[in-house]
Amino acid sequence: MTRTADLIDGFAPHSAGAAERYRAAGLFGGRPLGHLLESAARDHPDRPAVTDASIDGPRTLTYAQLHTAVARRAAGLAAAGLRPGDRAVLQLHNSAELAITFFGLLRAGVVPVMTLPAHRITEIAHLAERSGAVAYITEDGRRGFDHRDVATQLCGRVPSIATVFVDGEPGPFAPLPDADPATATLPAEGDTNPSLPALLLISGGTTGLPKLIARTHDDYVFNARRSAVVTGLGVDDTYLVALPGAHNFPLCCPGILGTVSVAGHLVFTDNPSPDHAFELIERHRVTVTALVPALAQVWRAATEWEPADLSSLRLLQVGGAKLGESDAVGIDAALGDVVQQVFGMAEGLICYTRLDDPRDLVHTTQGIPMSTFDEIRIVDENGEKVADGAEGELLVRGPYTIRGYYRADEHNARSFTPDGYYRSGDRVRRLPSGHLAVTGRIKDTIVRAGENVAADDVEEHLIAHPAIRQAAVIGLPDEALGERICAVVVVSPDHPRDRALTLRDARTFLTARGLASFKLPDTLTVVASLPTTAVGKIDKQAVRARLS
Ligand code: OOB
Repeated sequence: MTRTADLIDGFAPHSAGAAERYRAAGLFGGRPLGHLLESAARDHPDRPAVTDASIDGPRTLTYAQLHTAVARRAAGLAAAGLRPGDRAVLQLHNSAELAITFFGLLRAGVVPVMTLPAHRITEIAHLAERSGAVAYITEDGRRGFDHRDVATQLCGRVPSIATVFVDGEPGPFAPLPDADPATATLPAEGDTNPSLPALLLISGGTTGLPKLIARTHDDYVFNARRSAVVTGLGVDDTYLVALPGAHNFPLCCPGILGTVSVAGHLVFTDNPSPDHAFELIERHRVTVTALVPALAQVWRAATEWEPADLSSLRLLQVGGAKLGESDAVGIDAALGDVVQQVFGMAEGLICYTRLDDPRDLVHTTQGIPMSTFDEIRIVDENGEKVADGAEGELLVRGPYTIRGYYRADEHNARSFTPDGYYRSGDRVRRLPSGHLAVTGRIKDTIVRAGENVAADDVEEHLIAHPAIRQAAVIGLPDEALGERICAVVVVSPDHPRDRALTLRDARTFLTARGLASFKLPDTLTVVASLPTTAVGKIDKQAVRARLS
């Protein structure tokens, strides 16, 4: 089998008709994803492209320098035997090397599998095996965990892995490869079929092993460019890559690729804590960044004690999990109306609140789909459309939403409708303005004494309590009630230590907010921190495991 035939084995493309419609409408431009960098380097060679503020830094590369480094990396990968259509598992912290290697893989026609630094052997082995990867690109132990140990185990478990490249001290493996581009045969631009996968993203779910999501050149270029338009991104913007850059949000919404599409400046940090990040914002006059809600809350709290000039920041994108209204209001108050809510998924659909939306819509909704070609259906448990404004499961189909997971027939039968809509599992409501409000996950419902209680609903009310910083609400089996409602919370650092937060406090507070009595928690557990997923969302599966 040729490498391309192998790559498309298990890939679910758009129907020919749909693809043609997106091309005819000018959404699909027919260019390889790596072309975004080619044009930025051609039109703006001397503009700053990448500043590395990780432990490797500091250094800044212009677009011309980045372009050269990428060509050398691509030649190195080719010299090491990687060929167009091959897959390579990429796992690097936010750094210039992540950008160089990512674009180097694209330049060599190799499809990166975008894993996160927090992934470990279980996920890496699964993703390597499913994707049929021939290489694993990772790093040494400088950041506290030695990924070379994962590499050793991976080589023993997944026979397709022929090469391991290590950023830093390679040990028994190879260093990140570089070679003279004149010595390599790299694919020409016209050799790339833009409707084939350019990269493989990882699904964000917290149940089971992650699934692979093949995003094509055409769809991902559209994702980057359209996101740049919606966020008003231009050549003068500086984007701080604070979340792990392999995740769809900081990678392409507009993130790394959207910023490159307008030849803006990227600042990479492997430490998103406010003391470090605030200094970077001040020093580099950062204008845009993206955070998950938990981190955004930490940043907001830190504005009270970290002295820093954050006035350059015009847009703080918050997404990945539900941002409570009171938190949105608080962040806006602390940083000056900078919040943009982003509701998206690696599978495709991205919704943004718009820059000119009234602030109350920004605070209470998760935005509007970024393209008018996004087809949204909100359905009840029987798959029937709900009435306008009613809650239901969000189904979506569109130019940049996948038609099926990569090599996962068993999931596809469940996760996609026969007419190609992705079942997001998210419970949403559509406002007359078209904005979507995410009200929870369809499966994240607790059935207590016969009443359905949405966990997110209770969580949102809990975090409005001044003493509560984070909350996770789960249902545990209960003989009398069927399920009882268990609240697990992290208290604010400024809450007096000698005054413990009690279940009674929480219930009194929720009752005063008008919450129905059957939704009140039956137990309250105060913890120092909540477990998180690889990108920093609260991991409710893990909370449940800890509690039960
Ligand atoms: C982003 O992508 P994933 O693939 O890690 O996770 C997607 C899921 C969504 O289905 C939804 O359940 C949840 O994460 N989610 C949100 C949300 N944004 C994502 N739930 C409530 N409010 C939000 N604003 O998380 C992602 C990808 C691109 C951009 C932004 C987020």
